[in-house]
Amino acid sequence: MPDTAAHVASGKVRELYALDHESLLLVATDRISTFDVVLPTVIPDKGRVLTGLSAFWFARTSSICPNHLIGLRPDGRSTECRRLEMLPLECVVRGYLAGSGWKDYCRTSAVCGHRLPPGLLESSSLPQPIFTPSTKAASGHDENIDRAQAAELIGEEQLAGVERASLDLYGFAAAYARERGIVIADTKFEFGIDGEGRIVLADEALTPDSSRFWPLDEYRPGGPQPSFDKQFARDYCERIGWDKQEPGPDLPADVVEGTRARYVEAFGRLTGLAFEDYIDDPGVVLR
Ligand code: Q0Z
Repeated sequence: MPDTAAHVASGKVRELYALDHESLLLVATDRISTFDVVLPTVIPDKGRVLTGLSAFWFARTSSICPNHLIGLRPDGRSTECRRLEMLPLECVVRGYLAGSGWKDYCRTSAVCGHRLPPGLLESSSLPQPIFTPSTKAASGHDENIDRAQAAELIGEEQLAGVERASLDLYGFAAAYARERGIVIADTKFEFGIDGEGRIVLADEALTPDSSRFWPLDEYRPGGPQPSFDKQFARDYCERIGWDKQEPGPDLPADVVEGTRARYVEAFGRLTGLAFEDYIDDPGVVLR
């Protein structure tokens, strides 16, 4: 924990601190959530993996869209970032039909106003990636909205900007990850506006917590796909018959170790770096 910074906000698995008027510290903890519940057991290094991955993508996508990254702390889990005026919109891009997208398609043949061809299966790839914005509903759950509703929230011009940036970022990252054996089925970006009125990518980006990562070698459309990172934990929770209400179960050591190994595996595949080298010097992901 930083010693001088004021606490600003808590997420399920992250903490946000103020450094000064212009900057914030985003700290990724080792907490894990599954079925929307934070489990009592931590996954060692999970926060470092997610921080390193996010910074890796920021460094590689800054020509597509500027981002909030200032630098990484030596702990590898803390990101110093520019303080922005955040847009009240979750910018989701879907390349595959999963989760609420699959549910909406089954009911309406459309997702957030995008009409889709008939005959798609659960987890099918889409003819092209679609931008499906959502908002934080009062329930705490995200609520899919169409383009008109999104425009009411942030205006047509800003909407066109974040849509273009989201599709371009996803297109780059999904192609990159697929070559390394990871399907990024969908992802959620958060953008803010800087002092000059520019759209800036913020928060975490293209991590397994903000995206669905699937192992490419097990990809079989026609049903749900295993999660690259959380499948061991989910399987354990199902096996013991947990009712998915608070509190979640403790995870046994082998499930913790298997889950940690999957996070480290994703880090290695995507960055091409040994995770130990990141621990030694987080700056390696930025070069
Ligand atoms: C991100 C969140 C977390 C709780 C605010 N660069 C930025 N400028 C202004 N605000 C934010 C950012 Cl990243 C910002 N969140 C999400 C993160 C804990 C909530 F770690 N909220």
